[in-house]
Amino acid sequence: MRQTFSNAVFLLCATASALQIPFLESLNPQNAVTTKKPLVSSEAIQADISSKALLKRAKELFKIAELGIDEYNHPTRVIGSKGHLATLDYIYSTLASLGDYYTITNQTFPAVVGNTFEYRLVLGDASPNSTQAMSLTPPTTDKEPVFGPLVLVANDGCAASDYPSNTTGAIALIQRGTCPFGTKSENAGKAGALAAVVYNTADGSLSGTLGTPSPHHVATFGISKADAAPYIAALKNGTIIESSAYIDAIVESIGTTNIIAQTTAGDASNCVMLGGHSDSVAEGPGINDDGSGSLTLLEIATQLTKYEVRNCVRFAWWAGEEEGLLGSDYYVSQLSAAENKKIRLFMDYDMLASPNYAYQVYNATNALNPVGSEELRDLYVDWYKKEGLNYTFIAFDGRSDYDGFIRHGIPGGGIATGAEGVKTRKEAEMFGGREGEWFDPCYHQLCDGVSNCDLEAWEVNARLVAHSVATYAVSFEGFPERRVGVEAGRVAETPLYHGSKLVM
Ligand code: DTR
Ligand code: ZN
Ligand code: ZN
Repeated sequence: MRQTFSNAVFLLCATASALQIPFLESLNPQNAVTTKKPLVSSEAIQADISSKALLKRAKELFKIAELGIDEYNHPTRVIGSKGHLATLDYIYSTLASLGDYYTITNQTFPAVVGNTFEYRLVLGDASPNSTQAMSLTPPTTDKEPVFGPLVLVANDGCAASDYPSNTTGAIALIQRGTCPFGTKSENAGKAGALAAVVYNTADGSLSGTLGTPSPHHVATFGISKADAAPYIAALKNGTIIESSAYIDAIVESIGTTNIIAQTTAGDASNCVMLGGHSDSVAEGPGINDDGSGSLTLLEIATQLTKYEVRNCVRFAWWAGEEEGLLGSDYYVSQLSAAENKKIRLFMDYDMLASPNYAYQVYNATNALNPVGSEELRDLYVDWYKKEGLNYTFIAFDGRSDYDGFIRHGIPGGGIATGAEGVKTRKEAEMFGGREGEWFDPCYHQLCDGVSNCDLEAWEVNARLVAHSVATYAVSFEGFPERRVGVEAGRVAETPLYHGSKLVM
């Protein structure tokens, strides 16, 4: 505390002399007003944002991700990895260096992590090209290959009665649909299967997660509909297809941590909250996803310390987003009704610098979300318009950390620059870039490094994040009061997604 205080005095003296305010006057307690920080303004804090500072942080984060190489053979910041632990250290120590401007809280919660080292599926004499191991799959017995006939499961494999008696000692082939992959794997295990293969009903390969582990889960793969078709036909003809399955994987329970920083100043009963996720997927370093969001928050948290705020500002760095929004869900679930009500809104910042970007605003309406979501949406829209920039609306469908908030009555929204969506011709005209390609061709891949971030888009969006913080840090005038219960607004019963992984 003492150290921080004397640094602050030193800085203010330096400012006073630069402005040629007589030195003694600046020290006179009656003129203490000269030592007060200015109230934050959108213009001032936007001017504090530079792509140079963001890039510097991105390079630091990549170095941190390289600590994951030991265990994963490539850079990663997936929860449980050294890359993620070092990310948490980096965020915490940066915040701690800001003195007492923030109250910092570490919130540790249980999470399940999986790592698949190797897998192989041979059906008859061939290996389907589209084969993928499901996330959080257990290994095959003793991490060794298992052998048995392929057996076709009836219907969707969601009921025990769908599994024929010869599933015991076999590899179960199950159609996607009706219930989660985890339920199918569990049912297969209960029926005595050695492994399970879920085939897609839509086009393309099938990559999903088994979700919460069950002792009945068996090693589970996903394959495409096209790859499955000849096997289904042969099985229906009574052909015996001797097969083998092999997965070397671990699934374990760990503790991981959300970091929350709240301004000590400002009305603590009226908080503007914003968050990004501190973790990446196992496959890569996650510098755009979500280094871009989480570093933007860190930079703004740093710049904000120059200013006074009227409302409290609460920053969050969520862990386990990539495993299914674990950290944000946990955080919201732990809020008492009184604490919940203090959060006036939650702003989600996940992927702000996609290389083939579009300026995307979540289309969060008050008709389908807690009241206030639409006012936030319009704040982003108005800013892009004022800047003379194009924007598009994207679905507010549960793919990031806002989901838990809106499900608990807290207005939410955010911006993004796109993931595995394909850029249309119209979007290429609006934003430049490459039509027909993903917004982020490195989404969830090893190549999501520093050069995967578009610095122009990043700086633009970081200024918009700064604008959002400054606006609500000064006033909630015109922003709807928090409502609770049914008053808060409707939320879709079953989200299309909960995070980025398919569950069924
Ligand atoms: N859940 C994010 C990616 C993400 C967030 N919103 C969207 C919308 C469309 C596609 C992807 C996303 C992640 O961390 O992967
Ligand atoms: Zn992701
Ligand atoms: Zn993300």
